[in-house]
Amino acid sequence: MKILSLLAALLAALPLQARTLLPAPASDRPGTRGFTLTASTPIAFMPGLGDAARYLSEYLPGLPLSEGDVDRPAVRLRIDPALGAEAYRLTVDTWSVALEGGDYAGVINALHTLLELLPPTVYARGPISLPLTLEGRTIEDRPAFAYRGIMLDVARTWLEAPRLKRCIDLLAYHKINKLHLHLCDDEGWRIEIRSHPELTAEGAFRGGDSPVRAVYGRWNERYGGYYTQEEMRDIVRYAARRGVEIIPEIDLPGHSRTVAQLHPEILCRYTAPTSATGGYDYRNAWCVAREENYRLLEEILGELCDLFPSEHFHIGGDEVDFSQWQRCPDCTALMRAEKWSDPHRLEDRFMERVSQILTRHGKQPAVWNEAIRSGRLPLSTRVHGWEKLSACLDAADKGYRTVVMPAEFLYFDMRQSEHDVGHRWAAVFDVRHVYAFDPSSLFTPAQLCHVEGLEAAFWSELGLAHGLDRSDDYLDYMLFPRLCALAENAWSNRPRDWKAFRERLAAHYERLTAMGVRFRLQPPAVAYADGKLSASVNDGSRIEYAVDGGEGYVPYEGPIETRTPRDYRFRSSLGTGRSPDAAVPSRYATIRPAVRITSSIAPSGKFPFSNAETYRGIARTLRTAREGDWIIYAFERPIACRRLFVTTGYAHIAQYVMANGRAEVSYDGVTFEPAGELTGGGIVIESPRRPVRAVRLTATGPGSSTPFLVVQPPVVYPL
Ligand code: TNX
Repeated sequence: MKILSLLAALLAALPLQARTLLPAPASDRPGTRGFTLTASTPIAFMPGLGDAARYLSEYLPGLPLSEGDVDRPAVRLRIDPALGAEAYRLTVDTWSVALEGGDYAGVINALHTLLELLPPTVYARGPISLPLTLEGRTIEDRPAFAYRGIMLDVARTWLEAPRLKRCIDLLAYHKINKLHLHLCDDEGWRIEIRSHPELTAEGAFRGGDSPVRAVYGRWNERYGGYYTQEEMRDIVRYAARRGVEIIPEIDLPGHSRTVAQLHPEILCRYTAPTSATGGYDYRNAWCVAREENYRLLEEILGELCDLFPSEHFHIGGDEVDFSQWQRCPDCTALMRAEKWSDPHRLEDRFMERVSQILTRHGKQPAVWNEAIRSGRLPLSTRVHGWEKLSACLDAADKGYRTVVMPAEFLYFDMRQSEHDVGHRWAAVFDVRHVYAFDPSSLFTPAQLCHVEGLEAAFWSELGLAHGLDRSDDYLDYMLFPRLCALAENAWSNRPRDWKAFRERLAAHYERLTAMGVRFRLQPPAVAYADGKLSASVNDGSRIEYAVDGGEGYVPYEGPIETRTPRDYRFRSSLGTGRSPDAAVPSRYATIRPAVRITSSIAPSGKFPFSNAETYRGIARTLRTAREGDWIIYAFERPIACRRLFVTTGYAHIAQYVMANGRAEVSYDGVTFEPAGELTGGGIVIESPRRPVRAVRLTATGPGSSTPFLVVQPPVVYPL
């Protein structure tokens, strides 16, 4: 007890920054005297640490660099192999700020801890005011997991090189050491291949006249971009200097529609029936039996193996539609010859062949968890378990080196609350849920031996809808602060203590602000009682509110007296962070008035319009829209409402939509008046001036180059 209270007293004596290190260090002991950093303090570095020293001086501009030791107080960078991989000791006393790492990465980890001990403005890379005294202390620290990663999908929405570098900075600050780059998918190819310039000349762009179909937004406009090899070499070096390894992914054999549109010969040899799909060909997997495919892959992967120094190369393996192989004369012949009955054996064969290519280039393959279903790939294969926690447990049980990234905890493309943007198929979760994810309690010790670490994923098919091609707002909002919890779990992996973590996080917001990160805050809690509406937060953020759909937010100064049914929305902000809107629950309530849906396009048999009419699910048409096609939602009785949302496509994802169209509203069920253009396949009609009888959507151009339309039930918000 005595020791505990002594510890608490010591901890309280530490300056604020020290108590807010994130991720938390393994040990942090106060020393006696501190170090005064002045404009002439040298940064003395041992041979091999020049890059680290120059990197540090980006944050401490003007301090003289000196190779070798100096005989006066200095910031000292040194490698001490006894510390071990990535581990470090950071000592502050009167003589030194000593950054000692077990290796280069260890020194970089120490350096990122040092940045946290400096005023937060250091992250803005502005001048910092010197002299400055750092408290005496010794931090000894090492990572719980060797693999601490983020996967970025630059295929669906591309991030140009400077923006990727900004991401690398943010990962490095949080001691995240792996950046898994998803470089191609059905909707784009993002890396130059010199022997196959068509892959980027055509494959890096979609929409407009590109052979690559526009699936997610921007149907008429050409959209895209790619990294040249020179740019990528520079990005790889940039990341390496910051202790971040880039692991490339070429997603095979499925998710390959982009290559297939440029090289249809890679597909299985049969004529796909496209009459029922509006001309759309579902095939997107490489044929396993076609020998030339492996030559093409050798050309592509060979160049990339040279480009990326990582020992690992991710070759995909997720979501392969085996029905293509089962209809292919060559694949079925191969199955017969090998006496296979399970088509998964074809995926095994394909992955083995690609692994051989990698081995010849000195690389180890990494795959998505589906690829090891039969467990035939060698145990040296690294497996990224994504589908569910059970997929991660399965990979570890089979003895694979496992990167744990279950979608229900670590897919940061999932929305953070029901009233936020993002997918919801795996789960709806915020930072607290990520922080609670504790592999030590979910894996047995035997399984844990096979866990290399944790990775979060940011898939970007929703990106265009949220302006990701133009700004980092959506990326920041989805990643932060969830990424902080991932960093904490992967580096520190201490027994979870949400309250303590939340406090450190609140302090960390100041750093995120200096970094310019537009992070997400928890929305205010809103309550209505005794005619008073009140809102509260617990993170020190400022609350503001807007009334009746207006965009003008005003500061909230205390409970609002209101007895009239007005629509109040609250949100909070702190530094560069902001919360989503919050309101009393009635704001989100919807009603389900009787409705009839008809269309100029026939409904699908499996997903009839009655699914949407009963509000039980989605309906589908048999083909996509052509100019002039229409859908009418006719209500049985006129519906008085505050807002009406009518949309095609899946909720929050611009797919299977009436890509070009306009909406009209009818108050008498006979005459229609214009209500606006569709955006993302739908329209929100705010405050209709009279009870609504019907809404009509009319296509003004082609559909979204997906084979059918999804028809959603109308969403009606009562007055
Ligand atoms: C599943 S994760 C996918 C991605 C999507 C993601 C959306 C994985 C290996 N495949 O293609 O972008 O879900 O959450």
